[in-house]
Amino acid sequence: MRTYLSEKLYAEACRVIPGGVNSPVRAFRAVGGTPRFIARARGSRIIDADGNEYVDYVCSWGPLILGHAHPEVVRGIHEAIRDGTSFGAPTAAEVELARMVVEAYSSIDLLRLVSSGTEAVMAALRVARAHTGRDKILKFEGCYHGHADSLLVKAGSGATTFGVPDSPGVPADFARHTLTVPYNDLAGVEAAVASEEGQIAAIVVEPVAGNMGVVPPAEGFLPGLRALADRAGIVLIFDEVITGFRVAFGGAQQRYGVRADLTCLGKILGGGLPLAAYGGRRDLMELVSPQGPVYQAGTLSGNPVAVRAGLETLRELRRPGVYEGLEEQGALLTGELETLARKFEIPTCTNRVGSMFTTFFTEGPVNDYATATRADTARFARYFQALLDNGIYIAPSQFEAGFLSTAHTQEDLALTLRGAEAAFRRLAGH
Ligand code: KE4
Repeated sequence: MRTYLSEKLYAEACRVIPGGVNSPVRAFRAVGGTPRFIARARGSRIIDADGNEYVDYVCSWGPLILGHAHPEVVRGIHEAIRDGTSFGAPTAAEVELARMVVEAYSSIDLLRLVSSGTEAVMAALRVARAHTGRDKILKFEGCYHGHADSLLVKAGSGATTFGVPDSPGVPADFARHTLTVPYNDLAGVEAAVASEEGQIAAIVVEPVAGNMGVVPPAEGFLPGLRALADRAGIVLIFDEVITGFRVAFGGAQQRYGVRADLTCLGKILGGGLPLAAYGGRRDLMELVSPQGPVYQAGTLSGNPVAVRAGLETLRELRRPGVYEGLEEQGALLTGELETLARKFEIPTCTNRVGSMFTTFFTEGPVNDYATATRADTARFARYFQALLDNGIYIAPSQFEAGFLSTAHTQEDLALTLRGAEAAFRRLAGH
C-alpha cells in the first residue's frame, strides 16, 4: 500500500500544526504508522491522498450515519450556500430544525444550537449550576464530554489513549469540583451523592458510553440515575452527542425510556457540518440568555449551511426501516467478527448498541473503564494495521466506537470480514 503522499503531507503538517492534526486521536499515536490524509469520500468509502480506498467505520467519529456525501445532504448544502454562508441573525431553518428535535425528544421543551459538542456540554453544565446554585458535577470514568476544563478529568477519549487521565492546564480548582465514579456503578453514585449532599449540580453521563469504546448501560443504571437525581435535586444531563439519532431517532432516551433533564446533541445533528445543541426542561432552558441570566453565545451558532445539512440528514433518518436496517447490519457484522476471533482463538469482547460497536482485545465482559483498559492495546494496534492493509478503516484507538452507516452494503461487510479474517490470522501468527 502506497503511503508516500500521506507521509509527505504529515511531515509538512507537523511543521505548522501540533502533532500534524487538528484533533489528537487522528494522529495514529495509539496504533503507530502514518495517519492517512483523506482526499475524498462517498458512501461507505474514503480515499486517501495516495489513492487507497477503504471501507470507513469511523464515519467522521459518528456524524455520517448516511455515509459520506449523501446526495440529499449535498444538494441541500449547495442550495443553502447559494443564499449565503452565515448571517449572524435568526433564520427559518433553525426554527424548523429545533422543532424536529423537540418532536423527537419528549424531554426537550427548548433547545439552543451551538457549534460543537464541547460547547453544548459546557453550556448545559452552566445551566445546571445556575439552576441549583451548586458547583460540583459528577461524571463517569472513561466518559468524554468534550474538552471544557472541568470535564478533562479522566476523560475517556484521546486522553486515555495517551494515558494522561488529567490534562495539564486544567486548574486544580476546576478538577476539585468534578467527581468521577466508575461507569455503571450506581452504588458509587449513591455514595458520592450522599457524601456531597446538596453540593452536586449535575450528573453528566453518556447514556451509552462511546469514549472508552462502546459500553452499554447496565440494567437499571439509567433509571437508577434518574431516581437518584430526582431525590437529590440534581440535574441529569444525557450527553447524546454520539447516541443522539444514532441508537434511535430519539436517541438513548427513546431506546431505554429514561428522560434527561438536559440533553446534549451533536455529530449526526449537523450531518457532518459543525453543529450541536443543548436543550431540555423549560424551567432550565428559560434561564439561558437572552430569556434568562445564564450567558452563552456563538458567532456561528445555528449556521444556515450546517442547519440545512442537519435538516436533510434528519429527514432521511425518518424514513421507515432505517434503524431496523442499521440494527441488522450491526448484529451481522459484530456476530461474524466474534466468530472469526474464536476461530483464531484471539480473546476479544465485542460490545454493540445498534450501529455503534467496539471489539475489545480482552476476554471481557467490558462494562466500565477498568475492564476496558484491560484490553491488549498492542494487539489492537496490530489488528488496526492489518485491517488498514486490507482496505478497512476503523478508529485508530482501542477506546473509540466504530460506526455503520446506511451506505454500508453487504459487499462492504463481506470485504470487512475478509479483512478481519486476514487480520486475525496475522495476529494468530499463521
Ligand atoms: P466535539 O466538541 O468534538 O464536537 O464533541 C465533544 C464530545 C462530546 N460528547 C461526546 C459523547 C463525544 O463523543 C464528543 C466527541 N467525540 C470524539 C470522539 N469520540 C470526537 C473525535 C475527536 O475528538 O477528534
